[in-house]
Parts: sequence; structure tokens; C-alpha cells
Amino acid sequence: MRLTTAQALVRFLAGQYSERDGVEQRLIPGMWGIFGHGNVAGIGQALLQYRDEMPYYLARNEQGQVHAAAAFAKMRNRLQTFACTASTGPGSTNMITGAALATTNRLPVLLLPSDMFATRSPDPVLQQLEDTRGGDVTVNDAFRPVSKYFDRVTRPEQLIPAALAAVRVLTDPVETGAVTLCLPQDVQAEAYDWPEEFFRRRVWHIGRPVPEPEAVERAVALLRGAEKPLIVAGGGVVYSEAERELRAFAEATGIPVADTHAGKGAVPWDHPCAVGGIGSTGTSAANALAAEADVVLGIGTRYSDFTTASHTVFGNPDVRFVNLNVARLDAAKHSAEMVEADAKRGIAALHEALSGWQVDDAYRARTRMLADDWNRKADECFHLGHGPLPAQTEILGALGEALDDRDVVINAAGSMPGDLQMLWRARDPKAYHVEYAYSCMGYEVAAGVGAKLAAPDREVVVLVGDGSYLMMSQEIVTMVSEGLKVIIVLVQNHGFASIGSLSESLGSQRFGTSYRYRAQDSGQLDGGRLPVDLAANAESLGATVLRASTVEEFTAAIATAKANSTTTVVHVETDLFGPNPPGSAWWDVPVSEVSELESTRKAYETYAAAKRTQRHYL
Ligand SMILES: Cc1ncc(C[n+]2csc(CCOP(=O)(O)OP(=O)(O)O)c2C)c(N)n1
Ligand SMILES: [Mg+2]
Repeated sequence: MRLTTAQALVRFLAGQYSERDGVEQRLIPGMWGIFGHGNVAGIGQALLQYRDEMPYYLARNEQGQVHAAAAFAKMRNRLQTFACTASTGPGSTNMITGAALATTNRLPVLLLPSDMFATRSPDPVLQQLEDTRGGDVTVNDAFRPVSKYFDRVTRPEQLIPAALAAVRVLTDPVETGAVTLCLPQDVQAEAYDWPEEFFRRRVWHIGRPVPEPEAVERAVALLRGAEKPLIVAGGGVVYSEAERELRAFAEATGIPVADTHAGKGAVPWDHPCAVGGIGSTGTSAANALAAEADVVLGIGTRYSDFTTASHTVFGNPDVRFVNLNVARLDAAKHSAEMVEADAKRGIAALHEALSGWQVDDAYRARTRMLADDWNRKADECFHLGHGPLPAQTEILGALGEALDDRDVVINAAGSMPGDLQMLWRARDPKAYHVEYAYSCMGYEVAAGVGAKLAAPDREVVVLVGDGSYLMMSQEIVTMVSEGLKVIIVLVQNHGFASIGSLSESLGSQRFGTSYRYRAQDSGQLDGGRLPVDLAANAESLGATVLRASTVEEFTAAIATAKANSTTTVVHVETDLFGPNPPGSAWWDVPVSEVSELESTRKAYETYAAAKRTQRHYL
């Protein structure tokens, strides 16, 4: 069959399906893109020709389209994703941050950056990097370290192995992440005689690897000897749809369950074994149990520094780890007894092997006591009566009360992830969508697009700070044009509440963390407040905008937003200075060892003391 390389790729992708638990779905149900000279006549022509088989979505920024694809994949538990086409040069390199986000979060996205001419006949083409060290270097080589598979299709027939390898990696729960196929602009348009079988319907089975019986035995031997075990539930539990198994296992054994951002919601916040978020922004309950735990059972977690409080949260000198993970990379962390398996199958195997065993009543009672105590603290954060501007925790409290169990909240960076990790009361594994592996400012709004496309039957609520909004809010236009009803809660505090408070705690006096005029007298950015109106900005992009200045107004605005059928932004101003919810763990951010500033010297003393509690789990 004679087709161009671009036509062949689009047709091939339209024929790829994923399957798990007997359910088949299109692996790539559409392609995002922004056209330029690098793809308009190649992939662009193919998308026009096959517009019924491969729907096209127009983004406003190439980074945004990758975030939308990643959010879609996250909502669909990695069983589906989008492809993303971009023009040569800046269009393509705009996708690099999105690629890093996807790979760090272990989320599949297929990226198709356009590349310079394979023939090199018109070199240097517009937007081509001319590297004196090598003729084959292009800006797209920057995708290599952030891609789990990278290829450059410099001849049409190379597409066959490259496309198959791409899909192999996208559908592998261990390897998955950003997959990048660079497509030189001339090769995209070049014709070739393709074998018909390349385009046949192909189903990729997404496996559920079972644990080795010996590995289960070793893990269970350790767990049986535990007096104070603790489960850390990560994203692997959610992606594997193992929430029922985890709840049953926790109920039967009485092992308390702490969660990471990616694992939140797998066990409902008010489940008798739930103790909430763990680590640097964890609850006092989870962190108290972590401090004593003798065996930690990590399920589907990558143990980021926020989860381990930079290797300080697990305080028992004899603590041992059992890690159930599909990826050996994660299973091996902290010298664990490894159970390499799918979370759903692995939990079931551990449950069976541990049948009849449970923690003692005193430990169950202590878990409840700590969780109840934390829940009272959280209630206080929700009802501070703070003024004149509301505290962010009050806004989160009001939002939580207004939303239903299946409604999705999205967030990624700033002070909100920490507040949410401690305070958010999720009951559904897909209701809490916080990207906290790359914590990328700018993910939020774009992710709202992808999440709503993945779950049109759910209310999707994007929480975004003013800093993140200023970085990337352009996909509001995409929401409007696609008719996607998303609620965006825009939290305006005129700067970085997060990094401001971090800066203060590290002795850096909030330097450079608020949005102010440069003052005439000081010459610094500490002048008056800027005349910025982000609500008007959102309105100008086509959203319906509601302004709230009190908690009561905010609650009313959310009710209106829920009743609306179009993209609605709720703008609320909050206090830049918190107060923050009560922290109970550390985060390792190095402080200058020598300084002229008293604030830095004092912070260094505190830092040095905390640093002494950090350890390797060997
Ligand atoms: C792309 C990107 N740049 C920088 C950072 C570092 N950073 C983390 S939070 C933050 C400030 C976020 O400000 P805002 O969105 O207003 O949230 P707030 O802290 O006020 O809650 C910065 C600069 C980041 N996470 N991502
Ligand atoms: Mg802010």
C-alpha cells in the first residue's frame, strides 16, 4: 500500500488497541498538535486525510498538549494516551518539559517532534540548530534523557520497527513514559510501499505479572514478625485498580494505610485503616506511625523525597521494607524484600499468604486515635475564621464540602499540593489528581483538558495558583473551543506562598517570591501591588468568571460553577502568609553553610540538626 510515512504512522496508530482484564480500547484515540512548516504538509496532511479515524485536537502551546495527554493517560490508568505532533525547532522543544513530566510520573505519551531534513538539501532550514560538533545533532536530541524510547525515522521503512517499539514501551507498565519519534519533515511526506499487515488491528495486552511464590514467602515471613507494620500506598495501586484488594487486605490485617499523592483515594480518607498522606507534607497520624514502624510495606510507590521526608520519616532503627512493585527499580529501594508484581495480583497473594494474621488490638486502636486526632486538626484548618483575606485551607475546606465523591481535583505545584496531601478527603481513586513527581507549574489548566476528555462524566476542578496561571493558562481557550466544562479555581495571593514560606524557613527572607513593582527607593521588587487582574484575563479567554472574596462567596460561586455547563473560573484572593496546616516532617533543602546574614546562619543551625536525622535504609 503506497502511503507517505506520515499517512502510514497515523493509520498504524489508529489500529492500536490496549487490553486489560478483558476490556479493549483504542490506545491512541486522537492526536494533539500545532502545525508549522515541519508538520503541516506531512502529519498535518495525514490527519486531514484520516480525520475520522484519528481525531485532531488543536492546543495553544505544545507543552500544554503533552500535559493534556499525560493527564488523560493518568485518568485512564495508563491504558490510553494521546499522540502529540509539533513543528520543527521551538514547537518541538516546547514539548520537552511535558516529556520529562510524563517520564517522571511513569505516564505514557507519544511525542512526534518534527525534525530537520533527512536529505539536508536546503540546510540550514528555518529553526535548525547548526552544531559544529556533528551534522546529525538536532534540537530534538534534547528529548533523549527524558524519553523512555527515542528514535529518529530518517527513512520511511524505519517507521515499522520504530512504531512497534514505541507502542511496546507505551503499553509496558514498567517501562512506560514519554516515547519520542522524531520525524524529519521531508520523510513525513515521502511515499513508500507498506505491507498491508502493518496496518492490521493490533491488541497490546497490558499484563498483570504475578509474584513468585518464594518472594511472597519471604515478604510474608517479615510481615508476620511485625508488630507495627505500615502500608505506603502509591500510584501503582491506582493504576492497577487494586483499591478493592488493598481495602480488603488492610481490613483483614489491620495494617494502617498511608498514602502518597499518586495513591490518595485508593483507600477512602475515613476508612478505619486510613491515616492520610505520609512524609514532608504528611499528616501527624501517618508520620507518627512511620516513626515507629518496624516493617513498611510500600505498594506501587517510588519513595520520592516527599514520601520519605528526605529519608527521615521512618525512624525505627530496625525498620525493614517490603516493596510490592511492578518495576524492579522501585521494588529494590531501601534494601527491601522485593515482590515484583502487579499491585492487584500482588496484594491478593500477600493477603492469602497472611490469612488469619493481624495486628494486635492496641495497634488498631492507636491507628484510630492518631487518625481521629489528625482529622480534628484538619477540621480546624478548614474553619479558621482567618481575615481579612481567607486562608487557603479554608478555601480547600469549602471546596471539599461542595464537591461529590467522584469529582476530580487537579493540582501540581505551589503551596496547594502540600495542603492537599495533608487535608484533602478523597473517597475515589480518580478524584485526587495531583501531579507531584515533576510538580510542574503550568500542568494544572492543560491537565484539566486531558482529564475532562478522559472523564466527561465527572466534574473536573482545576486548582491553580497565580504563579502557575501566569505560566500556562492558554489551554482555557482549548477548553472553550472543545466545549469542555471544567471549573478552574484560581487562587490569587500575589506571589509564591509555597516558596515564600520555604524561603523564610531557610533564612532567605522570602526574597523575590512576591509579585511587586520594583520600588524606587530600595531598587528591589518590594514596591506596591501590581495592577494585574487575572479574572479579567480568564474572561478575555472565553471563560465564565466568578469573583469571590470570602469563604461564603466562594461556596456560592462553586455552586454556580457546578450548575454551569461551560468552562467557569472561580477567582478567589487568599492570604499569602497562610496560615499553613501543621507540618510534622522535614524536607531536605540545603541552606548556605556560610553567610553574612543572621537569618541564614540561624537557619543553617536548624538545617544541620535536621540533617543528622537523615539516614540510608540499608
Ligand atoms: C515550571 C516550574 N518552575 C518553577 C517551579 C518552582 N516553584 C514551585 S512552587 C512555585 C511558586 C508557585 O506559585 P503559585 O502558583 O502562585 O502558588 P503558591 O505558592 O502561591 O500557592 C515555584 C516557582 C516549579 N515547580 N515549576
Ligand atoms: Mg501564588
